[in-house]
Amino acid sequence: MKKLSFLIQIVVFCCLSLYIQAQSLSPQVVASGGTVLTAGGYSLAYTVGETATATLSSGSNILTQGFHQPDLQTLVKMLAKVYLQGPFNGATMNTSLQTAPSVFPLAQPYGGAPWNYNGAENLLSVPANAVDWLFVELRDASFNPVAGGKRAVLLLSDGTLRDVDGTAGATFTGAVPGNYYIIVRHRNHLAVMSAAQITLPNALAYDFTTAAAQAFGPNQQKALTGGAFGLYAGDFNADGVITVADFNFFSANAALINVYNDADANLDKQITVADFNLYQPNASTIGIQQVRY
Ligand SMILES: [Ca+2]
Ligand SMILES: [Ca+2]
Repeated sequence: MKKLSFLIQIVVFCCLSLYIQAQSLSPQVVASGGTVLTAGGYSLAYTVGETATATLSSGSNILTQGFHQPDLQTLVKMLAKVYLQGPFNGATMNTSLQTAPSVFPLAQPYGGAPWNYNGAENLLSVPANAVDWLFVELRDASFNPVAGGKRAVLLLSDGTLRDVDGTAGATFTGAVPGNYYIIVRHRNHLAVMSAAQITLPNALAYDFTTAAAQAFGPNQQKALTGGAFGLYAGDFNADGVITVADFNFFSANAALINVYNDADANLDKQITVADFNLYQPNASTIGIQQVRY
């Protein structure tokens, strides 16, 4: 009798399970907005997604918190230190672009030629120690560009980089951890590339300032006062070589005041003989092939 009771229980359970598995639920969605549109015998229902509430990052992943989760994205952090010859003052770099009246742009300035970088990096306000914008790139072992490997960042007066997301260094969204050459560009200095591949993300900043040889190729950085090294000033058209074309650019913009202008080699907002004097000794300096446009 006990066996029969047990058997009946199993049968009931199985039937119940089948019933549960067989039932169908009407598709439903809980959303804060949306509607159903009908036209010509067709109807279209849509919902409006919930507002994302926060973006979190950890390691090489970022996650946008909300009711709908987008694809997980990878990111790579890159820390570096670099000086620009023009604004270098013997210990740090001047931040004159933002002294009143500030000409420091809130949006990254590398959208035009020769960079043609369409990144949306921008600021709500300029950090007090920001010198200017830089444009940094990652290159693979064959020096080729990589997915997600471009970013406009801030250069701080101590030579370190700061991303517009508020963190130190550059944040390459869409790039994956690995070994990369780092290219650092500034709109009127000769661009450089790291002497070796750097394993990213890096906890210790790659320091271009300690030796000319920290940049790939011979004679790619200028010896500065105090024993440091920095990017050569005077590549006014940013094509990777300092030539008469740069002088012509300077000449066409000479005497402008309170401007954010690529002829301003020392980044003091004025186009004066001081900028020519930075250019002149650097004329005929040629950047490595990998940084030239
Ligand atoms: Ca040039
Ligand atoms: Ca100037």
